[in-house]
Amino acid sequence: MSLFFQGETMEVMIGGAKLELVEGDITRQDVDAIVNAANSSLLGGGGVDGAIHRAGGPRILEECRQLGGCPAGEARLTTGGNLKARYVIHTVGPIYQGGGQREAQLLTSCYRESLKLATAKGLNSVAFPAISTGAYGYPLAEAARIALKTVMDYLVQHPQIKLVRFVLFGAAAYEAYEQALRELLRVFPGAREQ
Ligand code: AR6
Repeated sequence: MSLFFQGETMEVMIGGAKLELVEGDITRQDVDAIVNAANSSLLGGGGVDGAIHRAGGPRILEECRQLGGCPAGEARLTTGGNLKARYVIHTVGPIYQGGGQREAQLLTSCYRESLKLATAKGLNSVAFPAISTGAYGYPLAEAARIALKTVMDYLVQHPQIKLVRFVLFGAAAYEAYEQALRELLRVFPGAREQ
């Protein structure tokens, strides 16, 4: 029996880009940018937002204060403070209210707008958490499908991005993403598991 816990991972190639699922903590990722699931004040909170500000130090919050907030579905960039990641992309997911309040469109927009910022900044690698699936209550399976499909569509059209990693906090989130990715692989042209 091994004493080491090997977190779950899955890798898929989409053209020249790698899409990874890992179980872990996003604050520890060595990528160009990590994405924060923020609220519209951009002034911090609990969950992944709290973890990123704790690990990244006060400089991130100072930069956030200058931004004047962010509406749901949009994204803003700060530096990464003390994190390994050079940048934090702060995006605001929808609060899930049953599905009739444009939640799917807003969640799609979070992923797309975050990647657009990364592209505009010339970045090659981005890590995402499962936006809106904690305090904001988005059902995990549906959020996973939207996140993966939006990122896969984006990667096909933007070859500059070489790596997108979904960092899932806990086994339930990881398994929901893995199942959603396996379903998408059956219908997505050109994507293959590594
Ligand atoms: N690394 C990766 N994922 C994490 C981490 C971590 N260190 N910590 C939590 N998660 P949430 P939301 C997962 O609630 O639903 C904040 O207070 C978590 O298990 O962080 O978009 C903001 O300020 C879940 O799967 O974000 C907003 O007010 C996912 O991250 C509000 O919460 C998202 O959960 C945003 O709610």
